[in-house]
Amino acid sequence: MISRIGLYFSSKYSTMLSLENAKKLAASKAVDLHVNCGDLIGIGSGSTVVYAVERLSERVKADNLRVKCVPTSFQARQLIVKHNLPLTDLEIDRELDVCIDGADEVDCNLNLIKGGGGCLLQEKIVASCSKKLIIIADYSKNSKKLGDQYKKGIPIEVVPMAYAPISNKIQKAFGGVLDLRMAVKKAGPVVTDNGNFILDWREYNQDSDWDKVNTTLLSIPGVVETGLFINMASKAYFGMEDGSVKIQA
Ligand code: ABF
Repeated sequence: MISRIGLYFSSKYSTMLSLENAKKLAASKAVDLHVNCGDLIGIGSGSTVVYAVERLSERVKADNLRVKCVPTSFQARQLIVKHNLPLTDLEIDRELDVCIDGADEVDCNLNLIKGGGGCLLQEKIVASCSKKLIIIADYSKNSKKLGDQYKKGIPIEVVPMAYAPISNKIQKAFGGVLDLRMAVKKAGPVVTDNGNFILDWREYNQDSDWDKVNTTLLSIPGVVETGLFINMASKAYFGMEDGSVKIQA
């Protein structure tokens, strides 16, 4: 069972840290503590993961670390290639040692909202094939209850032709508001790496039993995956404003 304690490591920083530096701090700490020579690593998506891959690449060069990486998105694949890290996939390597990924929000039980950047299906698959899922984030992602911090809604990946009835069904079952995610300048719906659409579910009941909600959502035909990652993360590392790293486990 996952315990719910937060530990703090202090660091050399004394001034208030920017969000970018907080991301970098969390990412470096997680890579240093969780990646070992020979590991098969799931590489998450988003801006915080960029710092994790940079740190990984530094360690590969400096310590002669040998690792192989499985991407969770097109963006992650490009990042791995850019840094000349060895690529693999789930067909070749079916069980990974660790998956390092970002999140849009992490609650006090280590439940997550993910998919704000459009990646969630492959992230959940790769995380499910990893012995541990390590989350890296800046301090703004840490909350008591899901929905306290991330206001854009819970992302739900759906088959395009079914997005309208799915919206109705979710609204009927749980209330709230569902928006079809649109590309910039409303040029059309956002299309995921898997050719699907995303519904962002806002104004839901924050006191929900998220495990049940997730199971119900997944039972609706046409729902491919949800951005609710319940009981999946082993630990979260938050870069804090004061330059410390908070570890939630
Ligand atoms: C992806 O990146 C998504 O699941 C999540 O929405 C997002 C977090 O991004 P960032 O690190 O840029 O805040 O992993």
